[in-house]
Amino acid sequence: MSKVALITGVTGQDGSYLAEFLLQKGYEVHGIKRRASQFNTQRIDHIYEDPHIENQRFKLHYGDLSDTSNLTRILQEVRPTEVYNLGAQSHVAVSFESPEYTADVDAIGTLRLLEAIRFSGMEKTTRFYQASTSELYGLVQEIPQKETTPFYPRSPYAVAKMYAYWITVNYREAYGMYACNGILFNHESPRRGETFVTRKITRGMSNIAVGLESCLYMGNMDALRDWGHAKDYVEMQWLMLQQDQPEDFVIATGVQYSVRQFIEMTAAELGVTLRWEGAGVDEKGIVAKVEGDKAPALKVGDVVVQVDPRYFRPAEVETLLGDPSKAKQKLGWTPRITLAEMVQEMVASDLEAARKQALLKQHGYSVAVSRE
Ligand code: NDP
Ligand code: GDR
Repeated sequence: MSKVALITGVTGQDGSYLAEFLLQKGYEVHGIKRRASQFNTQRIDHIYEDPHIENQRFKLHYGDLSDTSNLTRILQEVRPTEVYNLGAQSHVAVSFESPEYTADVDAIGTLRLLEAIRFSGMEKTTRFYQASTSELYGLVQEIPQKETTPFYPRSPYAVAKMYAYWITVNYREAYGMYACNGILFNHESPRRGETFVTRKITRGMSNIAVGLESCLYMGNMDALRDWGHAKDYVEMQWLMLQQDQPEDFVIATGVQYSVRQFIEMTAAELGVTLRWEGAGVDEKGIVAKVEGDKAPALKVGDVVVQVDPRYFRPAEVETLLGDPSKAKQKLGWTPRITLAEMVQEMVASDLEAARKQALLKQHGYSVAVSRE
């Protein structure tokens, strides 16, 4: 039987890598995209297929996780063998601003999708992947965190994802569905949304290096994260649906770095050495100055990083470190891309974009450098 996948969140970072991966595996891939006032398919434009061609293998459908009838209709039309629920309001800080919307999409959206599968009589034939998260561990109860570590969510996002985690387990137990949670730790790439910390850093520092911006304003730089590469992680999402029995898995690298270290790695990649100054409980006084550099737009002593308390969160997740032993043993998980290689790839991509923008500016065109 031919394999047919349906991906919610196909326009996002993971959705784009997963769609590429499944197309390479010979799948027919369907993705749900949201209606937006401007094109929002930049991450998947390179795999777009004209609907007028024959044997189209990559198809997009308008839809939204807040819309039950829409999800049911798409499921009945596509009849997927595998569903990957990657769609979400995925920004932790934004979830404090929009808690109700986040709950509707991330928690109830997952229920809507599971119900649509069941309502369509596909619960025994369709396998389901839920994008669960290390944010479930929040205020960590054990170091490192594994599948059995108790949850303690610290944001409306994490609380919504906790509902989604348990409703996935519940549908597996209640209806015998092949449904799994991938408890994925942070994973990044050049396609990462611009307001997540790694991309904010590689993009911001690249802009600074070519003179488009002067300073990067940061929140809690002592936060510790276990960062992997999205390209490696989507393969694990697929592998979780290829097992004999559905199970939940932690996917992580098992190595932890601070946000400050990520800034230093990025600066080093750009040929800039930083000197940190200042201290204080709230970190407001901390700045990074250029000590030595090869970037033409900078000079020694320039302040390029500064703390702005607006980026502190009402409740923070200070430290996350995953134990991927179960995935190693049962899925053969070994991450291929190291953090250093990822930083290199992200900086190369953002520096190229910054140079293009700088060239436009030099020729009198206005360029917008939005920062958040
Ligand atoms: P992104 O934010 O890059 O992508 C999220 C996707 O969800 C986008 O395609 C977005 O559409 C879509 N979306 C948002 N709201 C809705 C909605 N109401 N209905 C349908 N689709 C919607 O996230 P990632 O690719 O990084 O992450 C994928 C999933 O994995 C998310 O569920 C995230 O919470 C989870 N996760 C991510 C981790 C990470 O480190 N990246 C780690 C652990 C879990 P649009 O493009 O239009 O905004
Ligand atoms: P996170 O990712 O909250 O872990 O959620 P993010 O990159 O936003 O933050 C990581 C850590 O960096 C600190 N930080 C800042 N974060 C942002 N965004 N902007 C800043 O200026 C800044 N300064 C410091 C944060 O406080 C935090 O401690 C991501 C998302 O992809 C979720 O969807 C996913 O579930 C988890 O990873 C695993």
